[in-house]
Amino acid sequence: MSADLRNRVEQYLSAAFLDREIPSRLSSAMRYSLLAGGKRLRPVLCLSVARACAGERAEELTDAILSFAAGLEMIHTYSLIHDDLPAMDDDDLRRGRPTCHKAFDEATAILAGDALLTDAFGHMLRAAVPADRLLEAVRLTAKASGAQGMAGGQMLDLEGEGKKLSLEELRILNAKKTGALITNACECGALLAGATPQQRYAARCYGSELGIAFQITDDILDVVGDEATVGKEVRHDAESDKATWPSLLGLEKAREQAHLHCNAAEKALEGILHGPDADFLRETARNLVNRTH
Ligand code: GRG
Repeated sequence: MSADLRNRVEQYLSAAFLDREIPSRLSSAMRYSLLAGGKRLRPVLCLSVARACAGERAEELTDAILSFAAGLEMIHTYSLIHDDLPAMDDDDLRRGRPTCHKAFDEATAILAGDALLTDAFGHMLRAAVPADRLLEAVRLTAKASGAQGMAGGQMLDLEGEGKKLSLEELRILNAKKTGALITNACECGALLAGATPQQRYAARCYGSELGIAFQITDDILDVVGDEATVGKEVRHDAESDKATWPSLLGLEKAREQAHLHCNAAEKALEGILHGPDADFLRETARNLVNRTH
């Protein structure tokens, strides 16, 4: 199912930002980064959770909230463009090709990120679900992306460079920078589907455990991965003197932690979400520790 969901997200994104009213350099930069072949993890998680909660209404609901899920990918892509800027992580490679500011220029990359973030909310608001659910999902997404969430996490990340962070500080930083949007994708899937409070809570726990495991594996890939497979520069964390899971715990213990959090993610769904979409969510947690990009 996930391949099909990923294709549907891909199709939606391919049709976005072609409007003639958008200055062509801006739409080129937005589409350059958006259509560079990301895993589409956040929208696929959102759709899968929604489908798992929706039962017989799964197909109908997928169509109804595709624009919302695609909006999450736009926010994610904005964060990658801005994260790669010289003033932030200063990266030359992303998703296997030159970063947005390298392919265009810094000012264009900043604007492409700004426009993706802003337009994301317009796309999310197109979802055809009851207004109270949609407004709550948009509010949660703004919080997960903003000062209390991803942008706040990025601030902690920048401040942490060259400092010795404790494991608890690293956990908080990661929960905001990486975890907030992943957790939000899962919770919003449940919310938009009109799930029970138990299902929504399970989706949130699954997302937050998966988010930590995702960051740990990202840190591990920075140490053991190769640039061609990972699609971005590696050994970057050590160069920028960043606290990471392998730097604090060593590779083996970091791997153990990733396993523990993946198991906890699977467990969060136990007895609450059923069917093929829930199976896919469990598989995603199980396979995460072996990811190569
Ligand atoms: C600039 C506000 C702002 C935030 C930046 C996303 C982010 C915060 C930084 C990216 C740095 C990084 C490597 C984070 C680790 C986890 C992560 C978000 C990896 C990239 O996400 P994937 O693997 O990428 O889902 P694809 O390309 O598959 O979409």
